[in-house]
Amino acid sequence: MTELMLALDVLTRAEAMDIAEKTHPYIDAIKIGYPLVLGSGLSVARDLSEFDLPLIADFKVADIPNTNRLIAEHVFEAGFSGIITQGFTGRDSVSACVDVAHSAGGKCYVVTEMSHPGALDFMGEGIAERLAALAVECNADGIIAPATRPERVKALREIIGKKKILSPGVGAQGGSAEEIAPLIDSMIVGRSIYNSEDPAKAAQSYSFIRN
Ligand code: 3DU
Repeated sequence: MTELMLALDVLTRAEAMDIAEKTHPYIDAIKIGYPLVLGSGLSVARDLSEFDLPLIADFKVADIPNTNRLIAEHVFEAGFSGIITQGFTGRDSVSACVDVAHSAGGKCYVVTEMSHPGALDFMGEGIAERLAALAVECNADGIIAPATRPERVKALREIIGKKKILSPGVGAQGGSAEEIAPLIDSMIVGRSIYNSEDPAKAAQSYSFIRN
């Protein structure tokens, strides 16, 4: 079974609550990041907790260890259950996020290779493998890997074993749900659900991955 994580990148609290209300029976987790939090404030996390789903903070944290720790503390105090950090900042910065997450009973995921074409300028083969190995070394709970490149997800799976792979890139970015779902633990989908005329139906259309 592969989980479906809704990337809720709408800009207002009202839109976020509306889409979550419509889709929550068909999803396994919600991911929010700068678009919604800058538009509505961090307190939107508490509002979304009414749906009783894991809530992941996608801030792709990328700073020195002390600043990462301060950011992660805010995230878990706000009611999130997981955080996404960049890995290229190195082991001490990643460990700061992992430590705060685990102290709060939450999860920390490390970005390895992003899903857009430009990711290959700096984060492609070789570097992504090192970032995945760092995620293992730092005891992170999993990695973010690209649904747009299933062969790369297979290569990164070799490194991380049973840790979780959360994978964005299906739908609007061109990745195939059928192809990627068997390789990952959680499929992240945003626009093709929240921009749909019928978000509930759009979310439901991915239910085959959850069986
Ligand atoms: O392309 P979509 O609208 O389905 O949204 C994908 C989400 O995943 C979005 O929140 C984006 O910021 C995030 N993401 C990537 O798309 C690619 C990555 O490598 C990491 C996160």
